Amino acid sequence: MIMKKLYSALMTAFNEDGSMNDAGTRAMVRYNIDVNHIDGLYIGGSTGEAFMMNTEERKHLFKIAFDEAAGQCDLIAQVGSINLNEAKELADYAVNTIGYKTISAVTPFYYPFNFDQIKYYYDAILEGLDTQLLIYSLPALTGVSLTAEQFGKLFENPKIIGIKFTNADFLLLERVRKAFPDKLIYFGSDEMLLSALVLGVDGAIGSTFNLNAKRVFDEIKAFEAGDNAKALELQHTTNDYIMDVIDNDLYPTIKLLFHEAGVDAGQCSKPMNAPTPEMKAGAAKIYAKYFK
Ligand code: NGF
Repeated sequence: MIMKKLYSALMTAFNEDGSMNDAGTRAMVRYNIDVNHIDGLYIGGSTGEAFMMNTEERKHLFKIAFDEAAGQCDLIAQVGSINLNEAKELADYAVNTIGYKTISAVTPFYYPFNFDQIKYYYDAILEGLDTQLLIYSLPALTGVSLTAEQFGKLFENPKIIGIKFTNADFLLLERVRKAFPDKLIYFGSDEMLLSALVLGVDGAIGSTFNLNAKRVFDEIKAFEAGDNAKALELQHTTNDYIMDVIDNDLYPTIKLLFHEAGVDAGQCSKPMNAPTPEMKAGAAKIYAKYFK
């Protein structure tokens, strides 16, 4: 039994007309539980295309994922939004209506909020809620970089239990790890997981685990057994896989790979690309190369 936890960032299946494809989303939840034996799912994050969904769609996603998972793995609902009222409404819905035990929220983005405003946002989301929250830190897409001291100020709210750390700043990761040994850190750059394991993260949350979880569990096992050569070899193969997926268009290709695995995962919402014959052929090749 390995100590680190692996969470897939759940994808949301859409139909060609942009409506939600519940059967597809449920099938991806099932695949993660039944085939990947995943520790948990991160729902409504970047990979879930949540920032292109309206409030009702985001609530619906929380509902069907919770229903399908039926207590068989951990679940984290990502409620963050540029609209604080929406974030609060989603948090209240996830916790009080559905029953999620853990939520997460991306740092508020687009406008250059100062740190006091960011702290206000997190405290406001959590006010009155009996829950725990992971900060979702993703500077490359949000433009928001928090320092170790600022993470510490956010942790003054005892409901904030850790960070989903999607960032290649390994000095910051090391500083945060050392300063807050009791907080959870889930790493979010799948390509750099091995380096993050060395720095003591508690696990990982990522898009590419949806298909590649077995290889990553093996890598973590090798790392925990002290077999760094094997762990590195597995990370090399994982990164060959990730580079191929990114070259073929990340999110649409993960859905096509699900299709190759016998799961009808629908497609992405616009303006993300609909699958072309070339992308489908590319995904078939990737599947044959890494998963057969
Ligand atoms: O997709 C992104 C954008 N990052 C994910 C992950 O950190 C996001 C990562 O798995 C996530 O989990 C979520 O919010 O849904 C990458 O897709 C992967 O490392 C390939 O680059 O940064």
